Amino acid sequence: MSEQLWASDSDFAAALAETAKLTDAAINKLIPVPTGLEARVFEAMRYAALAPGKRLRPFLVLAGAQLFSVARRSALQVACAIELVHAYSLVHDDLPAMDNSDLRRGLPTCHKAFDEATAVLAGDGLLTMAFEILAQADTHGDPAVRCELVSTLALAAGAQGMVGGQMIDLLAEHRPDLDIGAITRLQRMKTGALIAFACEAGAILGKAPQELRLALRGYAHDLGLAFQIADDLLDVEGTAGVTGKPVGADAAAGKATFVSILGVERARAQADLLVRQAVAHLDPFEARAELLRQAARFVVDRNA
Ligand code: GRG
Repeated sequence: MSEQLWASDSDFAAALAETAKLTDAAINKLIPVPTGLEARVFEAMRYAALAPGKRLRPFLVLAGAQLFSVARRSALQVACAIELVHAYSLVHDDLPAMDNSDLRRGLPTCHKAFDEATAVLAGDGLLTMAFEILAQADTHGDPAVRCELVSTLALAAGAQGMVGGQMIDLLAEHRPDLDIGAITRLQRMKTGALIAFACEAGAILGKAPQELRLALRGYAHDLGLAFQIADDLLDVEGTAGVTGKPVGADAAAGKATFVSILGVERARAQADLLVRQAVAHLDPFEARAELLRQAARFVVDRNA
């Protein structure tokens, strides 16, 4: 970034904590509560977006942007946009029509804290606001870059990406026969596409050469799958007190997951292999990508 946010030998945990502070302060400003009756939907949006999550996707945006000396303000705009899309997906995923979950990030889910209709609207408001933020002049001086951010995030979040993956995931509850190829495709769409956008956004903002963009795409691909395997392992081995969400849901629903197909040991070995592959994609960035290397390790070692 024009002012470097982190030195290349920085500690990942500290950088993630700083990302959370920066992102939350920016989201706090981006979602003000108006005085009219519509205030309720803004309150629900703030409740969902500012609940204590890890802010991993914003971190990936900021760390990726730093590789291309992108201005901090631009990177932070994109970091907020992706976190709002992520927050929307969690609000809608928790609804009774989908996962029917009462607990998220250690708090009552949005529809429990408010009501179902408000939670649907809060998700809609968060998703729409993400694109409003990307279109703002603050995001990048070049309108072509802003357009590319909008269309790339739309593809990642829409029916060819996260929404399509969620559709397959809902159907997968009744398809315990799905094989590893089908589960991999589902997860690449459901969680991988948004993580890939987070990893590539810095390259878009920095108008990076294609080969460096492809290196980040390779990193993102392996990171996204490793992230999902870790999530499946947490569903089997974690506790709600630590993860902040109910566990055991996949097995209870009879869902095919990486862990149900591979078993715990092979799933963990696969996640470790994916992390090594992800890290290898970062070679062209040499020491400058050290934080992204640490992030890959964190993704499989996390307990929440
Ligand atoms: C409703 C369109 C729509 C999509 C929902 C992402 C998603 C699709 C559902 C979330 C369900 C889930 C638990 C997926 C596993 C991977 C995942 C996205 C975990 C949550 O992300 P973290 O761990 O959460 O980054 P925090 O709370 O730390 O931000």
